[in-house]
Formats: sequence, structure tokens, C-alpha cells
Amino acid sequence: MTSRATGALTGLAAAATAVAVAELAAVFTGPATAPLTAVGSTVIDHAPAIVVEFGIGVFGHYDKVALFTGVLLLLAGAAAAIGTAAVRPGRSWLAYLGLAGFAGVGLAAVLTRPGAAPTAALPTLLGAAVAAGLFRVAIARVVSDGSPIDPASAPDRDQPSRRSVVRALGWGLGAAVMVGASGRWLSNQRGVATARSAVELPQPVDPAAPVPAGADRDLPDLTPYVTGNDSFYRIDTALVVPRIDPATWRLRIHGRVRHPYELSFEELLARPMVARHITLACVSNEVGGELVGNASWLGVPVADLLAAAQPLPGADQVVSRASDGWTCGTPTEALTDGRDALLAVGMNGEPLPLEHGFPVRMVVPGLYGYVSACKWLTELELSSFDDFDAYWVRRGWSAQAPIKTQSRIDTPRRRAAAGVVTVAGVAWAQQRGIERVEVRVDGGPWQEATLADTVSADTWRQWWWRWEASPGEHTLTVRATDTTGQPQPADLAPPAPDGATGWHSVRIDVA
Ligand SMILES: Nc1nc2c(c(=O)[nH]1)N[C@H]1C(S)=C(S)[C@@H](COP(=O)(O)O)O[C@H]1N2
Ligand SMILES: [Mo]
Repeated sequence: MTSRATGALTGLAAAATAVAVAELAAVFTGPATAPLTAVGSTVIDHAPAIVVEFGIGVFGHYDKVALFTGVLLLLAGAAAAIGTAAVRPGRSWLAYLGLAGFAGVGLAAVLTRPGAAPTAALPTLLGAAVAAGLFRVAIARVVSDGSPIDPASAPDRDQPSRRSVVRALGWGLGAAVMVGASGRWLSNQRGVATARSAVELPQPVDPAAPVPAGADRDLPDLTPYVTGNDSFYRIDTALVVPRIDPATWRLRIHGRVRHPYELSFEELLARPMVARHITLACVSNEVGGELVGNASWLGVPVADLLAAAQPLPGADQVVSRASDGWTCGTPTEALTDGRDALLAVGMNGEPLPLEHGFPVRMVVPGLYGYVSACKWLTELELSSFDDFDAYWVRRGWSAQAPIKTQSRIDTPRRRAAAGVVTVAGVAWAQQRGIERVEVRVDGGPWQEATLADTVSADTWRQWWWRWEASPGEHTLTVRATDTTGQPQPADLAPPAPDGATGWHSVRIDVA
């Protein structure tokens, strides 16, 4: 092995050790204090909106994995390059400089995350210190500063020593990866999951309307009326799922109010609860897309909590703030006009899953998630639209974002056998409700589909239509009409800035 390769390996091993030690330390100081995570989160928050959307669009649910992989590859490349340069005689200072540079970036990231305590610096400092130590030992074994390295001319007895160092480095690299991964796994397992399973949800004083049998036509590829928690779409900017201990969680209600106050989780649970089926939709959902789901939510009406704070005139926006610093702004009107806007603690009969906002999130029927559905909620600030732009509004999305009427074909999607085919899907227009769904084949006349039952205007509705399919290629198109009589517009619009429009079409091979 050449000295340059040894240098690269030393650099890699040092970087891996730094990351691994930091990940392990972050088990104790909290997942957001792992420098890798903090850097990734900072990248997400400061990346131009277009890149974040591109990331979501291209990588889908894997955008976070992609970001981690990118950061890791960059780090590995730099570490190997620095190691290669630093192994040359008299150049070991390069390694320390590089390490200090990375530690500086890591420290800057962990200390500027929302709610960071000074202890957030510990994992990075510890990781850098151990890596520096390792590098010092390794480099001393491989080179003696000042004397040129040439493996060919090196004395024979030096060879086994270098080989053993290389082997040790290889093992060290492997061990570091294992340690880092288990540190990450450990901190994912720790604490909050247990606290979540200990939560006992109260019974609602105002229970959800039972789902009528006719709401769900059990077809194999048709989206079920109620989405299971495990299959519910997830969208957020959180690189690691925030872990909030319900025992220390507090909600602050403040801003333009006469009576600011705070509430513990216990106090929230003691309030009268309602349960409602509400279909949540993401503004980034493309026509025909999957970023929409329907669940039964248990929670406290937001209006009650706001009323207790006595909002002042002019407070036309309620800013929700999450533990990770994310914000959204909801019209005060939408939270007080009598619709079922909830601070939810339960989802389909369970405490909120960690990924869906445990312990408390907001759910507002009729508004896209980015202006209403704050997860890991810690603050409600009465403000005004003039005074404050929330996270996505600052990145160019509309401040006001009511959900647009949409319909989707779930089955068939590609192929069908000639004869009678059941075309089916879902349609939604929360708050207004779906009145009619129509399907057409190859641009022919619109034909009315059958609508399934629903519990309210705030959820999607399944629909189906009997198609006499003839062999060949056909295009199926669907459109919905809401109960105000407004048909879903044909004009194609992209998700930005306030939701996609257009009809969903699928091309089917009938054989
Ligand atoms: N804290 C936090 N809450 C958030 C977001 C976020 O990035 N951070 N994203 C919002 C968006 S854009 C949507 S569509 C919904 C998605 O909720 P879900 O992941 O439970 O489906 O959460 C909203 N709440
Ligand atoms: Mo969203």
C-alpha cells in the first residue's frame, strides 16, 4: 500500500471516528446535536426553496436519506483528500487544520439549531478530539515527520508495522461505522417511544361519526377510506424526527392576546376532546399524487384554546411554531369559524406517531398542510399576515392556501382485461365536499361515477365507474365537482405556489 493510500485511509478513519463518537455522544445530548444531522438540517433550512422542492420531488420519501448520503460522501471525499496531503512529511498540520475546519462547521450548525443548549457542542468537540488523537497516533506510526516516505526503500522491518497500521485503520473504520450506526439507532429508540406508549388517550366528549359501511368499497387497488398510520404520507423538513417528552412539553399561547398562557400535556388532555375524520393534503401533491391521507383525529378544538387567550383585534394570523423551529401561519378565521380545527393528540385511535407530530399537532380541514398542520407543536402566536411570513411563505409559497378540488384514478393504472372493468379512485374538496365525479374515455362524453358514502365534507370520497373496455390503448380521465357546483378546472397548474390543478388521466392497455 502506498503512503498516499495510507493517508487517505487515515483521513477516512479519522473522519469516521469523529462522526461515530459524535453520534454516540448525541445519544445523551439529543439527536439534533449530532453534527451530521445539524449540518443536514441547516442545509435544508438555508437551501433555496427550489432545491428543497427538487429534493422532495426527485427523491420522494428518500430525500433525507439522499441528503445524508450527500453530506457523508462530501465528508469522506474531503477526509481522504486531506489525509493524502497530510501524510506527506511535515504536513500533518494539514490534518489538524482540516479537522478544526470540520469541527467549526459542525459546531456552528449544532449551536444554531432552534433550542440548542450549550451542551449541543459536546458531541462535535468529543468527536474531533478523539479523531485528532487517532490521527496523531496513526500518523506517528506511518511516517516520522521530516523523513521522506518511499515504500520501496523503506527498511523491511518497517513494512509489517505499516501493514498492521493499515489493517488497524481498516478495522477502526469498520468499527466506527458500526458505532456510529448503533449510536443513531440507540438515540432513535431512547425515551420518547416509551413515553408515547404510556400515553392514555381520553375518550372524546364528542366522538367521530361512525364510518358508514358504504364509505369503503373494498377493491384491491382502491385507496381505503381511512389511511393507516403506517401508510400515511409524511412530509416535513425534519432530518431527525423531533423527540418531545410529553412530561416536559408545554404549549405557549401568546402574541396579540389579552391573556397569554401556557398549557402542559396533562392540562391539554384534561380538556374536552372531539374526534373527527379529516383528510390532510400536501400542497406539493401533483395531480394524481399520493401526498394525501384520511385519518380520525382526536383533539381539542383550537377555537376553545384561542378563546381562553382572548385574541386582540387585528390578530388575523395564528403562527404555529414547532420544536424544530418550523413555522406555519393559519388564518385566525379558519380556526374560529366553526370548522373542526383541532390540536390533535390522537391519530386513528393511537397517540400521534412520532413522525406525525407526537405529542401534539394541528389539523385544520380545508387548508393545505403547510399553512395549518404543524407537527411537534410548541407555540401558538397570535400575529397578523402583515407582520409575519411563515417557513414556506418566505420561500415563495402563498400565505393563503385552501385545498383545491382534486380527483384521482387509483385503478386501473396501466393494464386491464377487455370486458367490464371497475374504474375507481378518490376525490376530495375538504370543507366544500364532493358532489359529483365524472369519468371519460378517450376524450368522449363525461359519464357519472358512483360516489361512496362519507362521514362529512372534510374527507375524501371513493368513487367508481363501470367501464366496458374494448381492446387497445385508452385514456381515462376523471374530474370532480364540489358541492358549490364548481367543477375541477382542466387547466394544468404545478403545485407552486398554492396547489396543483388539472384532471388526472391514465393510459390503459386493454388486452
Ligand atoms: N414541524 C413541522 N410540521 C409540519 C411540516 C414540517 O415541515 N415541520 N410540514 C407540513 C406539511 S407541508 C404537511 S403537508 C403536513 C404533513 O403531515 P404528515 O407528515 O403527518 O402527513 O405537515 C405539516 N407540518
Ligand atoms: Mo405539505
